[in-house]
Amino acid sequence: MNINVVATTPFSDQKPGTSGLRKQVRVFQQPHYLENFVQAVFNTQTALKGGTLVLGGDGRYFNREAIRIILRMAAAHGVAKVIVGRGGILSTPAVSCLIRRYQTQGGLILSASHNPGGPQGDFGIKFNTPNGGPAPEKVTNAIHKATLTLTEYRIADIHPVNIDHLGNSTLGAMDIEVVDPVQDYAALMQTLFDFDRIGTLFTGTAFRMRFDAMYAVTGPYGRRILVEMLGARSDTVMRGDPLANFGGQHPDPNLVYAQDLVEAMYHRDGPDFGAASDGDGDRNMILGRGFFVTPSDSLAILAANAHHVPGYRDGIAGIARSMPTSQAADRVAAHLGIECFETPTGWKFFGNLLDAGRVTLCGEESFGTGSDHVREKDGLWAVLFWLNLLAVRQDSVENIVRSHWRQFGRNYYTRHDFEEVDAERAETLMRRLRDRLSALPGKRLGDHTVSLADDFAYEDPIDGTISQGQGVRILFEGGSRLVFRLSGTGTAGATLRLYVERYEPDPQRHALETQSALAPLIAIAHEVAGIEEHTGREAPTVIT
Ligand code: VG1
Ligand code: CO
Repeated sequence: MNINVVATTPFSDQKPGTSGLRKQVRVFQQPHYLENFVQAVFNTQTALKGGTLVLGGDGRYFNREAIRIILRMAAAHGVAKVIVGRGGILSTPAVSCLIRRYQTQGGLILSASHNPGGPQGDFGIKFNTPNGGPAPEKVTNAIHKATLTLTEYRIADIHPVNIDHLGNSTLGAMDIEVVDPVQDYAALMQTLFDFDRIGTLFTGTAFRMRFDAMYAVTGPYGRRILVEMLGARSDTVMRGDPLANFGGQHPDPNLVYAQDLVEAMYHRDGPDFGAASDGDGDRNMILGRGFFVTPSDSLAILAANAHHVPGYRDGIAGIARSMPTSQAADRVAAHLGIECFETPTGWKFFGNLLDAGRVTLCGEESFGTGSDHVREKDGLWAVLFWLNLLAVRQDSVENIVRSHWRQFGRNYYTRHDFEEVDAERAETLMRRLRDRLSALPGKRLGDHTVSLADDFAYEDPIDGTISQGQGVRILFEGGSRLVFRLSGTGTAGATLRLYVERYEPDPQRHALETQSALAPLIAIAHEVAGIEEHTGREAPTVIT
């Protein structure tokens, strides 16, 4: 096998964000751009030499080209074996599952998750470590550092194999195994959930479900598991074929981008249960008939009901949530007498807690929920968890949520995104806000008194790593909160995220419309941060 050593110069912008390196497709299409980053991974992750790598993506535009390049580079680097999803397809949780199951030295996930795809859209690459989880900051920092001094990369001068057929082949001295993207993942789901009982719900009752795969990676997973294994009607999965441009839409499961699903669910004769997942299959949106479950509530409800599900029958060790996620889960943890952790945004911060057995369930307000079964958030897992609950409790989604609120109180919650604002102006907004923080405690804003205001910092309880500047939070007496941070996954300008939460213990006040229940706090947020002044925007681009 001939290996080409290609001279290259560093790119200055290959710093991974909240979840991997994410850029517009045209950035990745620059000569050497992908190759440089991959070489930096190989240079820093030395166990991959002679080891096994899992490789797959969400099927978006540039997925196949990237896989071909990475296979040739892996062969040049002396990787012993690559496990590839057929057609280059693997969801993010499926990659995590394969890394763990076959104890590989890591994996590369090709996805920009919920960002749009296609030639004008985004692409991304993410390295996952041998525990199956997204590389923690010390690893991504090392990779980034390596990208800054690269002078060459190595690539085998060889035609890669056909990845559309299952089975084993070789590329030079490297073994390639093309695997069914769904099989091992589905088998793992069977160990966690009561498939017989869920099957009876689908086949023995009038229960109907709709799952929106958003033309992204979960189509094949949804069809196999929900329809073929659990017996749901064949029209259960909508938009089930992965398309390179996701049908021209955002593969982002929320009330805005999953509009057809939402319309179906709010129809009088609509399905009983609705769900959607994102580009790479790690997010979930949960809906009942005419009812939306906020992701923060979903985490709390899964935790409170975990004992109904076989995989968690013996109880959960603890719960972790990202800082902006509502505090609903904290109340459940307190009730169960288990630990609750508050981490920075991004799944990589849950890895150590999961590995140490300190937490079983984790969640983020951004439609991410998961457990210690893998080291990524997992969209279909959350859907199956809800199905298992519905099958056991024989009640509607709405009733389950309302009874949860009656027991624990309701955390009204919303996130307002101001997308593609000028990056410098967004930085200025955050800087001014930080400058004001020390003056805020004790101050009255509207009807609320500030109890704490800071820029969130986190010390990892397992390895002591400190992460600073993780978002400005303003806490009020009584449990209400405002959080401001800039997105780390966007590729154009900056996205300001405003998170708003208010706790309401009184069941008589649990039926308010969310935006109006939070209107006074939203007004305070605009005022205190000068959102309109700095962004030029009166209203958010997306509300979730
Ligand atoms: C967003 C979400 C965050 C999530 C991340 C990756 O990050 O807010 O909670 O972990 O996306 O999700 P940011 O920095 O833009 O706020 V995914 O589904 O893109 O892997
Ligand atoms: Co995702």
